[in-house]
Amino acid sequence: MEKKFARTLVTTALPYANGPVHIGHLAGVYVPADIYTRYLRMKGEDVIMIGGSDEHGVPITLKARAEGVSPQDIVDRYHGIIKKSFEELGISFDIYSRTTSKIHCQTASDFFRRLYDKGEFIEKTSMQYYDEEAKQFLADRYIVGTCPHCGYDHAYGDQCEKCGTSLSANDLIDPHSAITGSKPVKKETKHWYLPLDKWEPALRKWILEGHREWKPNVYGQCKSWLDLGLQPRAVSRDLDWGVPVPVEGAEGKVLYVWFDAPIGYISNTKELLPDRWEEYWKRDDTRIINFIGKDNIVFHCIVFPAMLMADGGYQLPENVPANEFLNLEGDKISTSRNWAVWLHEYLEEFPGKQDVLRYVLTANAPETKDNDFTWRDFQARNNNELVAIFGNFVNRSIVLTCKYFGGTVPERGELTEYDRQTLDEFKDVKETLGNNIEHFRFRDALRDAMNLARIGNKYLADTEPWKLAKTDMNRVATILNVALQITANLAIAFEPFLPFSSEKLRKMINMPEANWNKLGSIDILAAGSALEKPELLFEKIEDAVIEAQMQKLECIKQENIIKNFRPEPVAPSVQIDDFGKLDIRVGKVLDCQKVPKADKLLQFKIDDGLGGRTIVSGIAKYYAPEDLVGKEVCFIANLEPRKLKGIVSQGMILSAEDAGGRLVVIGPQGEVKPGCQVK
Ligand code: B3M
Ligand code: ZN
Repeated sequence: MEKKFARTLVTTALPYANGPVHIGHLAGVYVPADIYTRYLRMKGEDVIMIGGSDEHGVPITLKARAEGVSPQDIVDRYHGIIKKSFEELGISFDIYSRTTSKIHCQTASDFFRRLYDKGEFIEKTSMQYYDEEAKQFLADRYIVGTCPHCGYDHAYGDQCEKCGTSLSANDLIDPHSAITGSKPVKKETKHWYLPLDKWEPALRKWILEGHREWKPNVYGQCKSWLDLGLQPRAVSRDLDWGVPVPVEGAEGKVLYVWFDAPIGYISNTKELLPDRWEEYWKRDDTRIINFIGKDNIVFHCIVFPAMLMADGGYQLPENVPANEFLNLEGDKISTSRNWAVWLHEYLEEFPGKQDVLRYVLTANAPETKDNDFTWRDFQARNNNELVAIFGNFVNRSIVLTCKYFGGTVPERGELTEYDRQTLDEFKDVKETLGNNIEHFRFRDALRDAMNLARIGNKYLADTEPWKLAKTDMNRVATILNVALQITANLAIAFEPFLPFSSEKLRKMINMPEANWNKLGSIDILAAGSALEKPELLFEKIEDAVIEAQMQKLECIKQENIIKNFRPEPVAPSVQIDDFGKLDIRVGKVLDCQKVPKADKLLQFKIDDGLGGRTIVSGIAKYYAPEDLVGKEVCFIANLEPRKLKGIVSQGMILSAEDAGGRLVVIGPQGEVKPGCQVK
C-alpha cells in the first residue's frame, strides 16, 4: 500500500551558473519535475518546487579567470539567463534562488559548524597539488590530464567529461595546472572529511532495503557505490570562491561545492517559507522528490543523505528519479564544446514554441537509457503528432461546431454503441495517466494524453459528421458534443506537459480551469456554452527551419575542430637534394572548369610560362571554379603526367589542408611571372 503524504517537496538539481541551460538539463531534470509538480497542483495537493543556481565551484572560477572578470560577474550573468529562460519555458518553480544568497551562505555555514561541533568530521592533512606560479592549491577541476580509463587528454581531476568516470587528481596521467599549465607540486594542507563509511549501514538499510522501488538506474548505482564500500569524503577546499569554512584558522578554505549546493535546497525552502520550511524538511508526512541527472546520483543518494543523517531530524528523499543523458545528433552534449541546444537561444529562434520543445523532450526523455535529440525528429514530432493529431482534431471539433451550431456546444442526444465504445477507450485515462506520472514514467504518461487525441481523431474520421449535416443534424450534434468533451479532456490531460497549449485551448472552449478530477468525463462542457473563434494550437515546422539549425551545429563542429586542431607531427627528415628533385613553379590560372561526373575534381588551364598545361586537382568541394581564374598558384611541374577521368593532368597544384579539413590553394604572396621556380 503506497504511503499517503500531507505535502510534497520537489527539488531540482541546481545548475552551475557558468553557462546557460540546455536541452540535456531540461530533458533530464526540469521538464519532468515541472510535469510532476503541475500534476500534483492540479490535484489540489500541497506541493512546492524548489530551484536555484549553483554558483560556487571551480568551473565558475575557471570561466571568470578565462574572461578576466570576477566569479560574481559570471554567476550574475548566467543566473539571470537561466532564471529568465526557465520562466519562459513554463518551468513553474515556487522559488528559483541562488547559492550566493545571504540566506544560503548562512544556512550552509551553520550546517557545517553544527557537524563540526558534533565532531562529525575527520580532520586530515594531506598532500595536495599546488601551483607555485599561481600560488594556490589546485582543486580537482583545476587539474587536467589524461584520463586513465579512456585516454581523453582533457580530463579533470574529479571527473572525465568524455567517459563520465569519477576520478581523483592522483589518477590523472601527466597532470598539469588548468591555471598556468605548469606541472603542479604536492604541498601539505588540512581539510575536513565526512566519514561516509560511518553512515554506510544506515544508507544501506534506507536505500537497498527501504527503496527497492527506485528506478533501476538509480538503485543500481547506489548499490555499486555501497558494495564498493564508502570512504570519508572531503567537504572543504583550498579556494577563494565559496562559503568560507566557519572554523578558526581555516582562512582560504571554503566548503566543497557538493557540500554546499544540496544545502541550497534547504536554504531556498527557508527563503520561500521562512516560518514553515521545516514542515517540508522535518516531517515524516512530507514526500521529498529530488529530480536530477544520473551524474548527480551519488551526491543525492549517498553524500547529502549522510549529511542530513549526521545533522539529524531531516526527512530523506522518498524518491530520486534520475534520468540518463540526452545526446545531441549522436554526440554527448557539452557546455565546454558548445555542443548543445541552449534554451535561451531556442526561445529566441522558436518564439511561441515552448510546448513543442517540452513535448519532444518528454517524448524522447532519457528515462531509462541515454537518448538522442535530432532536429529531424523534433520536426517530425511537431508536424506528425502535435499538428496532425492533437491540433488537427481540436481544430476540426471547434470549426465544425462553429459551422453547424454557431460556435455553441450542441445538445447531446442518444449515444450509439460506437459512441460508447469510444468513450470506453478513455474512461480510465485519469488513473492510467496519473499512475504513470506518479511513477515518473512521463513518456508513457504523455503517450496516454496523446492517445486521447488519437481517439478523438479516429472518432471524427469514423462518424464523418460533415456527411450527415444534410440528413441528421441531431446525430451531428451528438458527435460534436462528444468530440468537444474529448477536446476538454485534452486541455486537462496536457496541462502538466504543454501548459501554454492547454491554456490556449481552455480559452477557446471557455474552460476556466483544468480540473484534474474531470479527466475522463464527457460532461465537462455544458450544452449551450459558447466557444471562442478557433486558433491553430500548433503550426508546421518547415524543412528550411531545421536545415538552418543543422547548419548552426555544423558551424559549431567546425569551430571545435579548428579550436582543438593539433598539427600532424613533422614527417621524417629528407636531404636538400631530395627537395631539389621537385620542380615547383608559379603559374597563372587561365581557365577552370568542373570535371563532369567527378564532384571533387576541377580542370585547370595554367599559364606556366612554357606554353601552358592542364592540371586536374581535387579541390572542387572548396572552390567555385570561376573564383580561381586569374589567380597565381604553385604547382609541381615535373610530376609524371597521369590520367584523371580521361584527362591527362600535367602536374599537381599545391594546397594546404586547414584545421577544418578544407583545402586552401597555395600561391605567392606577391606578383610573380608564370614559370618562375619556387626555391
Ligand atoms: N550543479 C551539478 C550539475 O549541474 C550541480 C548540481 C547541484 S544540485 C544540489 O549537474
Ligand atoms: Zn575518460
